[in-house]
Amino acid sequence: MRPSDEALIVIDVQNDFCPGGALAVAEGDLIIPRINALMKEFQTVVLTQDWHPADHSSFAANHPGAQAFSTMQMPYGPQTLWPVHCVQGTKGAEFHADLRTDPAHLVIRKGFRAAIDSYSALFENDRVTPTGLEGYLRARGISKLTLVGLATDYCVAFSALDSAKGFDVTVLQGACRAIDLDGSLAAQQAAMQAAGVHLQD
Ligand code: VGL
Ligand code: ZN
Repeated sequence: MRPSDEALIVIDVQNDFCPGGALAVAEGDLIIPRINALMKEFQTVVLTQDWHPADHSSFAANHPGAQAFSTMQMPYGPQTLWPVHCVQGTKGAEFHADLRTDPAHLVIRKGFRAAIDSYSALFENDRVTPTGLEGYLRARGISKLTLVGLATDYCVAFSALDSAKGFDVTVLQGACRAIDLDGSLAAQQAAMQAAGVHLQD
């Protein structure tokens, strides 16, 4: 068992990010058995859930003429436009049926405000609006995080980069899969390394 100052953070293992989903990440479902096994090692397990309203501003369909996977300037900075995914209350937003959810102590939803996306589990995409997860972890005396889930180069990387400012962070890349848009995986791996995130298999 890991010591009580460690937490496992499982990012967005939801149907829409798995094969057959609206924003499917290749092999997204293959990581689930390892994540289920990892949960047994940690005294604190947190799941994140991408949880968008249908009118979310990150959906290309909500910007007439805009293409999915293009970039749009938002008041808080550049934002990739995505296919409609993880809409609140839909099957696509549910956790994958094989993911064990009973061991989770906290499920934190993010991206539920139409005007702003939230890749990171700690801050929305303006990088200043907190989700509250940092306070939860601090209040429980947690200082070391292990991150797994989907997608390596978006929600996992943003979560790792934010949390590396105040936590000791390890990303288990073998328990993650990437979207890899225009070299985003290599770019985010470099950014995580520069931020002091431990990248392990
Ligand atoms: C994610 C794109 C849009 C992720 C979420 O979980 O990595 N990526 N929403
Ligand atoms: Zn999303």
